[in-house]
Amino acid sequence: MSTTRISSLAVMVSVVFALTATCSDDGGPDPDASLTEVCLDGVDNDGDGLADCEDPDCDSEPLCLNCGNGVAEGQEECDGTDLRGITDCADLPEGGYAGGALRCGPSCLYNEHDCVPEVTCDDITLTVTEEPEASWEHVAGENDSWFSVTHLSLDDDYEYLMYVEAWGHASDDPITTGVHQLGVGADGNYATCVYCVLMTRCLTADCEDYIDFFAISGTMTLDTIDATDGGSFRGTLEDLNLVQVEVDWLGDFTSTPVAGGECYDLESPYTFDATLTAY
Ligand SMILES: [Ca+2]
Ligand SMILES: [Ca+2]
Ligand SMILES: [Ca+2]
Repeated sequence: MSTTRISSLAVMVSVVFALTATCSDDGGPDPDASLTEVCLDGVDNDGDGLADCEDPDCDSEPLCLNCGNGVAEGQEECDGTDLRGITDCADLPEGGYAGGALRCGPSCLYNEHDCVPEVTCDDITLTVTEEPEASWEHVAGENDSWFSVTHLSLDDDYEYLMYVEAWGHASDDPITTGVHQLGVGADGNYATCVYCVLMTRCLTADCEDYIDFFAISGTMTLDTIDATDGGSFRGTLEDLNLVQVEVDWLGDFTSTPVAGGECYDLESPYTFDATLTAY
């Protein structure tokens, strides 16, 4: 009786030993028998060092049949370095990413870990509550003119203020009527822009604390530029994307986008028709 028991125990011990030895043969981590590999989640769930289609546990998963041969085919989004021609997350058909490097996961599905999400901006509508102030200046001798429409209150509380500005040189680089693409070239920074749109959001009632926004895309269409005292400065702003910036107000007026800052989309076109006052 006792001999039988001892024999059974010895067999069990040897079986367990054999199992342990087998699982350690590849030198990889020992799997936890209580865990099961989930085949399409990009994770090594059972701890054997093999994730998804790399793990023999997933051999019966249809998506794994040809996964690992380096050729994206069938239902596979990718396979190894074959990303079906898409290397930039911004080019993914479902959208939602501004950029970042696309990779292939162990189940031949795209790994979007390094993708940079597109920033979604709050929509804002210009509701102007008073006539805009506008000013114009011609600096004698320097042939330098600027036109500025300021203090367009966007709400009753004066929380938002809009500044539409055009800077130019009267002689060799005049400000012109027509459609001007904002945020491109010199217009990409407040320090150098000819056609510029700035917005300020006041954080306190007296606007001593505020944050600035700069239009990095959209258009300013100028219809009339009558550079005289009492003349008209008229135009339309469309499709503006305004991003939060730090402006070097005490230096060279460089505008630097704030990482993770706020942003706004101007929802509907806004036409301004301001009477110029010589500054
Ligand atoms: Ca898995
Ligand atoms: Ca595994
Ligand atoms: Ca394949």
